[in-house]
Amino acid sequence: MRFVKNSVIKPVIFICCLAFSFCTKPKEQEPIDSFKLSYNQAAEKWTEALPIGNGSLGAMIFGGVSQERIQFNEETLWRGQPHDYAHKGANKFLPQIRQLLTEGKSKEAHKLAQDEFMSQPLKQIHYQPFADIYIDFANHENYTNYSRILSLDRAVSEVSYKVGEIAYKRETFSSHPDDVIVVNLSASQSKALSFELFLDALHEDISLKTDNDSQTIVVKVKDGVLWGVATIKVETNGKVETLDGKLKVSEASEATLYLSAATNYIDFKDVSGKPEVLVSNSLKDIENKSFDNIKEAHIKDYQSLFSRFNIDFGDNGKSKNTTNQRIQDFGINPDDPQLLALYIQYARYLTIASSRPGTKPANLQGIWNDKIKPPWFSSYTTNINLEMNYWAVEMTNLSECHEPLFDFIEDLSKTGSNVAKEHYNAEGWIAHHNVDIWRGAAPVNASHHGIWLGAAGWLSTHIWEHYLFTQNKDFLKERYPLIRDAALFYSQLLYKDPNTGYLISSPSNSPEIGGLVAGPTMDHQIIRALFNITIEAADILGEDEEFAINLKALIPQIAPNQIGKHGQLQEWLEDKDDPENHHRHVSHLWAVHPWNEINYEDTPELMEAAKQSLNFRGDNGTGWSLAWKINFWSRFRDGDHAYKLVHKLLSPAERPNGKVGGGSYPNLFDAHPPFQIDGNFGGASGMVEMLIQSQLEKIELLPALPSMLSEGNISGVCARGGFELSFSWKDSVLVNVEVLSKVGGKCTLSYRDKHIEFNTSKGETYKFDGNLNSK
Ligand code: FUC
Repeated sequence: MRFVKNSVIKPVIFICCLAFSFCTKPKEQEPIDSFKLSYNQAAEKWTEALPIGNGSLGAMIFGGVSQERIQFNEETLWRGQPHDYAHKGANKFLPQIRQLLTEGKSKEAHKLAQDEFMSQPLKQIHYQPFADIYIDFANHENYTNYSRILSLDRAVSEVSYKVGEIAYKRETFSSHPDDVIVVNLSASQSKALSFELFLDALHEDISLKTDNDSQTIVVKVKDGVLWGVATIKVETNGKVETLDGKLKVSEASEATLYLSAATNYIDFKDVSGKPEVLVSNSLKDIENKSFDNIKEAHIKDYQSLFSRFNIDFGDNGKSKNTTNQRIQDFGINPDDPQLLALYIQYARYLTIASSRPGTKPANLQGIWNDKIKPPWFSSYTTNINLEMNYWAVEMTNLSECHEPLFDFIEDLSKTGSNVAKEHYNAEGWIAHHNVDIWRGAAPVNASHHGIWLGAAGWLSTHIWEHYLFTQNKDFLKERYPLIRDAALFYSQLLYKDPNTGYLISSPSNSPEIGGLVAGPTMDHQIIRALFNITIEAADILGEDEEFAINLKALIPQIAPNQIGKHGQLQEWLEDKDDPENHHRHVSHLWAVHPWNEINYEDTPELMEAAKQSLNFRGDNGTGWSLAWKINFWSRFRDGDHAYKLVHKLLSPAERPNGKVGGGSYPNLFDAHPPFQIDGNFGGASGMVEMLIQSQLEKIELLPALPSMLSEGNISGVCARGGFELSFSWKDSVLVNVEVLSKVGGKCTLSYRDKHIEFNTSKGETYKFDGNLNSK
C-alpha cells in the first residue's frame, strides 16, 4: 500500500466547443455511473447507510461530515459453537405423532412433537456485527455541496462536500482481490486534511491496541467460541500519531485506510483458525500496492461480474433525483421505470457483495448486520428466504455467485443425514425451516412451524437449476449425490395416509400457517419435483437406474394438487382453505413459482385455481411476500398486476403515519420490515420474469410486460438451456432479439403466438427481428 503522492490517474477528456471551435483545457472527468444510489445528506439511520462488500467482508457507510461511521461485518462471526442439534431417538415418537394427526388430534400432536421431536437446544443462534470505524473531523460543521453516492458500476461509495473553498472527498470499497476494506480520504488543498480515527464495537468483550499507524480490535462473542480480529492501517502524506487510544492524522491532503478482519471460524466443525495471522498477512500482501492499484484491481474484478448484464427501461428524467426522493415519488406515482432497472442492478450488486465462490451464502441480511440480537438471528431461513436470495442469480448472469449455496447444501447434507436418522429413521438427509452457521438441520423453535419437511428438496432444486442454465455436466456429477440423497430421504419418509390412501409427507407444515399437519401441498410439490429431477439427472449421468425406477413408481402415488370448494388450489390435503386469510406465505403455489409443475400449457385448471388462491391472499405483504407475488403474477402472465406489487415493493417502507410496512428503505434495502434482503433478490427476479421466462423448455419473450414498461432493452440475460439473450422492445412490442448459444443445442423462442425452433452451435449468436424472422 505504497502511498503515491498526487498520483491519481483519472481519465482525461478534451472537450471541443463547437460554436467557436476553441478547445477548453484538459479537464478531469468524473466517471459516469449509469447505476447509482445518490443522496444529498448523510445517513442517520442504518437503513440509510450504503452497503459495500466483497462476499465476506461488508460494511455500511453513513457518510457523516463531522463524524464518519463505517459499521462492518465479517460473515463468519456468529454466536454458538460447533454443535449437532439432532434430538437423539426422536424417531421413536414419529409414528405416534403421525397417528395423532391422522385422528385429527392436532393439539396432542403439537404437544408431543414439541416435547419429543424438536432440536436440542430448541433455538439456534445469532449472526453478529463485528465493529465500527469512526473518523472524526474537527471544524467540519459548516459545509456545502454535500453528495453521497454508491456507484453500482464501480462498487465504490463516495462522499464529497466543501468546507469553505476546500473540497473533501472519501471513496470507500471492499476489495475482493485484496480482501480489505479501503477508505481513501482527500482534500483539495495541501495539509487541509486532518482527522482522528478509532475502532469500537458493541460486544461486551473487546480489546484495542493502537500502534504507530494502525489500530487492532479483538472482539469475542457472547455465549460462543468465536472471536474476531480487525486491524486498520493508515497511509498518508501527512503526519500520523497516536493520541488517547486514537490515530490522529494531520497536515495531509490524502490518507488511505486499509481494514482487514477475520475470525477463528474455519467450518461448521472447526474453529481453530488464526485470525491475527490472516489479518496481518492480508495487510502485508498489499504493502507494495498503491491505492490506485488496489482500486483498479477491485473495479476490474467487480466489473468482470457486474458488466455482463445490462437493463434499460428509459430514463424519463427521474434518475437525476436522489434515491430517497425517487422512492418517495414512486410511492405516489410509479412512473419511474428506470428505478426498476436500478433495483435489478442493485440486487446484482448485493449478490456480488455478499455471495462469491468460497464465501458463505447470503443470510437474511446478506452480510450486513449492526445488531447483537438481529431479527430472526439474521440466519438462513429455508422455507422461502434463503432460496429467494438466489432466484435472480442465474438469469442475471451471476451463475458463480450461486456456488456458496451449493457448499452450504453440502454441509447441510452432513448434519442433515444425522437428523434424518435420529428424527425419521431414514437414510439420506433432511433440513428444516432454519439453519445457522453450525448447519443446524433439526426442527427448531416450535413444532407448529419448525417441523417443515421441504428444505432438502427445495435446496436441491437450486443445483438442478444451475445445471439447466449452465448445462455443466461436471458440475451436475459433482453435486448430484446431494440431490439423490435428498430424494432417498423423501422416498423413505413418504407414508400411506390411512385417510386418503395417498403417499404423504407427515408431520409437516405449510410454512408458517395452519400448524403441524399431515400432507401439506407444498411438500408434495417439492418431493415430486425432486424425484423428477433425480430421475432426469441419473439418466444424464448414467447412474442409479434402479433407484430412478423406484422413484418413478412413487410419483403417481403422492397426494396430487387439488382444487377446493372456493375454486382455490388447496393448501392442505383437506379442503379447508380460508379465502379471508391474507397470510404472507403462499407456499402451495410453489409449483407455479419457483417451480413449474403448474403452468398454462400442461395444467390450465390448476393454474386458474392457483390464481384464485393468490387473489384470496391479496396484494399486501411483507417485503419478501410482495416480491414472491411479483414472480407469481409474472408466471400468470399478468404484467400489470405484477407491476402493482412492484409499486408496493418500491414504495417507502416508512409510511407518512410513522408506521413501517413492506417496501423499501431509503438505501433501497427491502423492508420485511425490519430489513431483510430476500425481497431485494426476489423482487429483481420477478421483474426479470416479466421480460423473459424459460422454465418450460422454451424461451418466452416479454411474457408479462407491464404497460408501464412499454420500452426497453436488456442484454446478457440468461435462459435455461445455456443461452444468453439481448433484446429490445418499443411500444410494448418486441423489436429484435439476439441469442448467444453457450453450449450448442436446440433453442425454442416464443413471442406471443410466434414460436421458432432452431439448432445452435456453441459460441454462435443468432439474430431475429420482432417477428422472430432471422436477420
Ligand atoms: C419466515 C417468515 C418471516 C420472516 C422469517 C425470517 O419465518 O415467515 O416472515 O421472513 O422467515
